[in-house]
Amino acid sequence: MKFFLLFSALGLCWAQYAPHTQQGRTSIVHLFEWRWADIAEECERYLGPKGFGGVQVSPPNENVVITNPYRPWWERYQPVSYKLCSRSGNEDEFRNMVTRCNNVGVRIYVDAIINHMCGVGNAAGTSSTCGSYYNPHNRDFPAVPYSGWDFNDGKCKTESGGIENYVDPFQVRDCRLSGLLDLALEKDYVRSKIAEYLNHLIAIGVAGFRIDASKHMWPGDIKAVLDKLHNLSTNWFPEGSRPFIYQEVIDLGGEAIKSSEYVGNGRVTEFKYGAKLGTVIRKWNGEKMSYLKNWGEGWGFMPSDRALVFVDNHDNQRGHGAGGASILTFWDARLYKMAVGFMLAHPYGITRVMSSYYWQRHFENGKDVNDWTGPPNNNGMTKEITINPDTTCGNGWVCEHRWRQIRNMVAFRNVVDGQPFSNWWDNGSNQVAFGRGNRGFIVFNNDDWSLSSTLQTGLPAGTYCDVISGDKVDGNCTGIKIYVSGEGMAHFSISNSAEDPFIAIHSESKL
Ligand code: AAO
Repeated sequence: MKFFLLFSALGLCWAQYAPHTQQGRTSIVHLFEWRWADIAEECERYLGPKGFGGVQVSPPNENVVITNPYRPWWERYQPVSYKLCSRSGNEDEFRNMVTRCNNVGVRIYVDAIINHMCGVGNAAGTSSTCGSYYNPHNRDFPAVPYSGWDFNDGKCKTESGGIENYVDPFQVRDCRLSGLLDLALEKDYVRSKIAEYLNHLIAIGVAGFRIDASKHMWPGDIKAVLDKLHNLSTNWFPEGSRPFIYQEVIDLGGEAIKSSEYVGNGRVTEFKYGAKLGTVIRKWNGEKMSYLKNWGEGWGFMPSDRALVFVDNHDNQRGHGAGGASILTFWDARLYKMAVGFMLAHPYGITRVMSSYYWQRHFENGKDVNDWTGPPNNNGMTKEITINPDTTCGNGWVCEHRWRQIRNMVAFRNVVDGQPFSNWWDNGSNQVAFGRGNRGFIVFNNDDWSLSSTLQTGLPAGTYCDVISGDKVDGNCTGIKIYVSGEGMAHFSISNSAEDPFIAIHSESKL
């Protein structure tokens, strides 16, 4: 029995399902398109001190340089080689970032593009981020090297060579996604080349991987690659730690491929989460926040301990990928903050916060024709992140993770980690509240009228600072104060026209 307990405890902290964040840190932030030098600074000056668990970074390997349109963000999803050489920086800068982030307790997760190389339609040449030659027409990628033998051309049965129908699992796995040359992951040579790339990153000190386009690879092929991976670096991780794995599988139902096929390999992105939460908070299709009482598995999501969740991602915040119009983003800031607040307070899944940049949205026939726009740049060189006096970001970077409401809810999640979902209350409409054991409590008013209620918080008596309207600073609250009685009861009033119609308190916001 003792052995069994020991084994299951070790299993929990070692397996590919654990993000290997430092004790007391729970969330990942996706610093989309940031330079390595800026991420290193951000770990030290902000993410470490504020309790962020880790960073998902943009693909670090060499990719095609696309000039029409001019340097779109999506060029980074078209690999040319596995050299660490991209718009975000070179290998030295990458190493420096990983070391500095790990040293302040912030982990790095790499967006790994292993399903394919670049688009078949690119011209041969050296238009790549490190100048490596490639020839998509001949399937020649000498900097890896890959050749015609290493792609699925013979295996795909569609006329176009591309995925034509998502109801056929063979097409989805063996044909090209958007014309991207599909690697033959059944081959040990290809598996070994990919594993070599990922092991290089592990040796540098990364803690895990987002496996891009996992739906387009057979689960068994992904497993064969993962089985070749080394344990994490003992410079920062306990001996025997396996890399954290989260696979990008879009399963909104109605297709052949199910996310459940991938949970044996690691965690899986739960795309239903953001799509449904957006629908509820927008009050579309008759949805109400009171229906969130059984949020999680109760809504048909995968098991919590296998899920990676987010309100929006780099694709669906600009109409790529899936999720549709319900997805909330920084463009709808008021509703977005509520959605992110709900996600971070709720125990389901491992949470990922999005951090974006602005672009000039321009809709024609309902489609944003500028959805390709790359990060803020000067002639293609990504601009640095500047910090304004009020701690927000400049130079065109949104930095949602620095918004007080979001940053403080990341801290809330750390404070309530491991506590049960408790003390649910709702008004049958869009006013809801819930707690996390005796450590935290949150109240939302998404109705068109005011909320005024006395609720059981589960918290010890005392005065608490609301961390949405302000902070606890020098033993005082800069925002709203909440008084919890000896019985755990507190009165809340939230106007429907409040800047942020929600209130959150926790053990560490107590005066
Ligand atoms: C670019 C150009 C292309 C060009 C290509 C090659 O835009 O015109 O052909 O280069 O030259 C990103 C961009 C792409 C870009 C690519 C390479 O988004 O525009 O192509 O880089 O530069 C599918 C995949 C999913 C993928 C998503 C975008 O399953 O893996 O498409 N996401 C990842 C990355 C993403 C990246 C890639 C993969 C490629 O996050 O940034 O692409 O590395 C259905 C399917 C989904 C499918 C979507 C979109 O979704 O279920 O699996 O995602 O369609 O094709 C309802 C349904 C929902 C459905 C949705 C849309 O909501 O419920 O299931 O409708 O129909």
